[in-house]
Amino acid sequence: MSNSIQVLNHAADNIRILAASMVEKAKSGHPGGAMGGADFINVLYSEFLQYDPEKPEWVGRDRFFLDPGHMAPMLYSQLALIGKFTLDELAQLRQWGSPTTGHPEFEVARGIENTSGPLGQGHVFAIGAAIAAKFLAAHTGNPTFSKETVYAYISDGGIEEEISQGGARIAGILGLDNLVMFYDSNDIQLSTETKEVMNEDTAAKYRALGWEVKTINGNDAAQIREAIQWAKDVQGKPALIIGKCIMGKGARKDDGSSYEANCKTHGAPLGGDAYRNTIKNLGGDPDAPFQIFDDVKEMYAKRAAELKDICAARYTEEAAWAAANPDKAVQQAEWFSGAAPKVDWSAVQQKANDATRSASAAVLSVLAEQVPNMICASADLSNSDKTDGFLKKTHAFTAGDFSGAFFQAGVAELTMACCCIGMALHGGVIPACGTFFVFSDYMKPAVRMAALMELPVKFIWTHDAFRVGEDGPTHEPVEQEAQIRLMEKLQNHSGKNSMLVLRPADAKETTAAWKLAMENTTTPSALILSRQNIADLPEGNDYSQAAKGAYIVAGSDANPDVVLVASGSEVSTLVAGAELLRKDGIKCSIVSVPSEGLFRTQPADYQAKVLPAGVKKFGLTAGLPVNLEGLVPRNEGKVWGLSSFGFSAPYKVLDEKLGFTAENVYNQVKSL
Ligand SMILES: Cc1ncc(C[n+]2csc(CCOP(=O)(O)OP(=O)(O)O)c2C)c(N)n1
Ligand SMILES: [Mg+2]
Repeated sequence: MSNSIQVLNHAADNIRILAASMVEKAKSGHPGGAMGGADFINVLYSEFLQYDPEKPEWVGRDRFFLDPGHMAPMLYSQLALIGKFTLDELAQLRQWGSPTTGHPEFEVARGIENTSGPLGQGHVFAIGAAIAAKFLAAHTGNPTFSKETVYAYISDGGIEEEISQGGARIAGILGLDNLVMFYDSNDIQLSTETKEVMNEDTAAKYRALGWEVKTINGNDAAQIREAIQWAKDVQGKPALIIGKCIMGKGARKDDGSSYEANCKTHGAPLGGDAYRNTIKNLGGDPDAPFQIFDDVKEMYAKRAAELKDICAARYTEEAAWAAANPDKAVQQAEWFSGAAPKVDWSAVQQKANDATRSASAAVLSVLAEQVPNMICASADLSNSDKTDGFLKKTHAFTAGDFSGAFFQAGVAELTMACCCIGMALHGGVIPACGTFFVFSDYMKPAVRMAALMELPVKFIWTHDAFRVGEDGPTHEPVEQEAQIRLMEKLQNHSGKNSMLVLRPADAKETTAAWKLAMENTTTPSALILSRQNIADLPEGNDYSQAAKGAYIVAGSDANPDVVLVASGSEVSTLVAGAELLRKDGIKCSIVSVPSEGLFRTQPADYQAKVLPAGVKKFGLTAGLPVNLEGLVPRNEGKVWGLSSFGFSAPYKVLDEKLGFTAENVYNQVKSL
């Protein structure tokens, strides 16, 4: 296992040469950090990381999560040494259609466990993955998950990002001793030296949060090897290795002097003679830099052979577990297939005229019983966002005990979201997380990453409108629905809406919405739910039609004079308004639109049936009018929404003051 230090250094220089050359050829990218981190990643991959070269999706593999995505050239070069990228692909960094994208993009087959770029998120994905591994160890009994180590690589930027506080707190309190984090502490960042913006004692900070910490020379292979082994051996706590690395290690300027520890190498090619001098200094050929040295090839061939033996032993162990636990083995395979879980939806009992957050609790209570690989989280609001429907059927994770299925994230919405994303990246589990809708603002950067990576995380957002009332405008979402629905308009790289956003109109439509969310295995889903009670839609409503994104509610009139359109609790206000309009002989069709994005994927004739052209329309939304303007053309009617922040008052007063009443629906429609 132990390679000679000389060959390890040669391999790290090989990575430096490749990384600098990729950036030089692309005329764009980040060489400095990649060159400094090369020694760590090389020791990790050549001596520690356990994976199956033949079977990248092996569920028991160690996982490496990169936080600073700008160090992509380091990762790609390392992955080229283990055959996941060709040298030609390295030479195509940042070009159209090339797999060597500007920042790494999630692709297990290539050895990339996460998309990275927004600093801070990547290492918290690792923390989520470590939680998933602990959960799977406890819930399957498969010994392979207890042997799995999750490695995170973080840099100065990630340490400075606020999310690192949340991640460190969670990893500390949950005692994630399957997590090893390497901090590439090179004292340099994009535009300044790190000391100009940070003078914390990072080691003391992480120790205070419950980690074991060791500081080493991050460019010394022997120290790295010893530190990784130390970190793997730590029991009951996560481990942090602070590696003092040299930015641009080995870099030379055009005059041959040192170009190390220089901000300029962070995000630009070394350039011209500086580049040539650097490659020569590292023992490469500036005219043919895309090469793997023979001794490096040999070292990685030897590692591949070792991995064969390591995997064979692990597979034997897994097979023995599977033979002794055949049902569990079948179940584990299902969990990792990513298929939607089988749920008996008839088990969900909804109360009449309930708040949709409570209706969601009724669903979660059934899911907790029927979906044994679901993990539900809340950011300290479980009794308000009603994820306690799930919690009541299980218990929360604690250090050393992952037999429950609830993740108490504390007040840290972005951390919670990133942990859930990490769980989804790990695979085998179905994560969901809840908080107030107004605080989705704190989660948006993670939601975007979930959407980009096409991960089926479920976001539960309650207290969906100004009807939060007494808490005042800080707690009343107005523009949030418009913001999050933009993700329904944004396509992912598979050509689908990047997210499914559902705002159900009553308790039973909430069950239907949850069904859609659970069956959506290819993108994130969101449920936007009310705090207040909502009158049920008319008797006989066919809730299965929610699957079309918009549908005509039961009791609607044929050949209507006006089509009334809304989502969520506003639908019931339209139903009440329609009663008044009918007294004047006005025929009304009422359309519930839990998801405009989903509706826009329906056949044109269905869309035209629900929203017939030329018929007057009226939309009602507790959010910005733009929520419905795509459904209510200006020349056919109008949308009544909210165009300002909300106000502090009991919600029924707000309904009156802001015009969310049956009477105002009547008046507005009469004035069309
Ligand atoms: C959330 C976020 N903010 C800003 C950036 C832009 N950015 C990319 S790298 C970087 C500085 C990184 O410094 P460090 O993490 O120390 O990396 P090094 O310079 O050592 O390679 C910044 C600000 C980003 N990628 N993500
Ligand atoms: Mg740095």
